[in-house]
Amino acid sequence: MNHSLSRRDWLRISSAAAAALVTAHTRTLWPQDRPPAAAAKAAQLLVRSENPFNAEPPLADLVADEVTPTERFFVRSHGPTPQVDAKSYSLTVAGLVRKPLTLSLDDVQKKFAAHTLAASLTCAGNRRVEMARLKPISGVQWDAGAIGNAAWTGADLAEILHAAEIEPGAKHVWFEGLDPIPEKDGSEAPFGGSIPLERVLGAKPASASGGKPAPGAIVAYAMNGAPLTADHGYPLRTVVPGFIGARSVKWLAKIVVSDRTSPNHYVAEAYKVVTAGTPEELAQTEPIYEMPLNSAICVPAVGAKVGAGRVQVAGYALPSGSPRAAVRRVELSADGGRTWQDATLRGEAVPGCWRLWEAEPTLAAGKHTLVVRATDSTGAVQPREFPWNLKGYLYSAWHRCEVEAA
Ligand SMILES: Nc1nc2c(c(=O)[nH]1)N[C@H]1C(S)=C(S)[C@@H](COP(=O)(O)O)O[C@H]1N2
Ligand SMILES: [Mo]
Repeated sequence: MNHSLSRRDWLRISSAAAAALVTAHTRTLWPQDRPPAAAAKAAQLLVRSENPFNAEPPLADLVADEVTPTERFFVRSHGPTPQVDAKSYSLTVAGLVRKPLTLSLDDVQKKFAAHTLAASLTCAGNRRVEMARLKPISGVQWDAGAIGNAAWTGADLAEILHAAEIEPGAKHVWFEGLDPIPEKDGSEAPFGGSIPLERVLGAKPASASGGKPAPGAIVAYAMNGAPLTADHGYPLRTVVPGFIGARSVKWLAKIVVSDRTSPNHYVAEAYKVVTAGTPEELAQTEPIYEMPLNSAICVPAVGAKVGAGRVQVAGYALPSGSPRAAVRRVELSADGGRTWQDATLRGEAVPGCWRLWEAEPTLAAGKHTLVVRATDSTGAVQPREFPWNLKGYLYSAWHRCEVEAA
């Protein structure tokens, strides 16, 4: 951080002016005018909805690489994709801070140290299609591919907040995007997130092999070594390792430090584990932050016919979002969960990051149910079952895959 920055450098604008900027300098992109790069990406993904654009990779492709290529990284957007003009773009930092900031993309890249961290991003609705078998759930019918693992480069959010000088009483950090999401009443509102300040300032996920603690959250401008694509939040997004994807806000335009959680719909109402969804139940339920321990079988596909004998099985496991949790063990059963064998783990045990795994059970001719379960370094074991909830969030029961060997 360059501390010689003078006050004059930080242009202050009101939120009304910021709203005007949004309108003047972004153009929303609907599927019919997707640029070639986005169209190429769509070609590699299973498109769950065109408008807004929601897509996930076929599961076999997903586990082909430990670092998910950007073209194969799922996209989850609630509204149209804004095309942001980086020249006129700015990020404001306001709320419980002594020095509100207005930062250009260049400021974020040059005035703060660059951190590159590996982090998996997982949609809270990942595996919803399985939970929906318990009882139907509306929303994007995600298979187990609403997850990806990328190298993200950006500024430590803690450094940005320190530059703004956090005031006493601050407890939460709100994020607001530039995407105008149509509301039921015909108006538009941006997507928003909120995370506890504690996650930004303290309890940082360190790599399991020791070394320097990683930031708890970054304001990222690059994904896998290239500027963010429009689908993934260009020019800036937050990345909060271990938290549900919804807290990693794309097209980030505003950060607000507060004594409470954000009133944005996606914090106050959506992204809560509820069963009835009454206003009372929603008011009493905390927003979801951390992902639970999870794993999935990606190869073979559910229902596949395989050759009898040794069968190649592969998938991923995700540690819980607790700052020190990393994947320690993955077990595979070829008999519906009666007996288990250890899978071979690839890569390192890193908090906030998935681990790919492989196993080679021997299958006699006939039908078999493959089942996977993971254990993380906190000792937590993935549960056999996971209860249904209204929005279909956090499904993390043992993943089952019926196959037929011949
Ligand atoms: N501004 C904005 N940020 C957003 C969203 C959105 O719709 N608008 N979707 C969120 C959700 S629910 C997820 S899972 C992740 C998905 O990130 P990706 O599209 O880069 O994979 O972005 C999050 N950030
Ligand atoms: Mo999500």
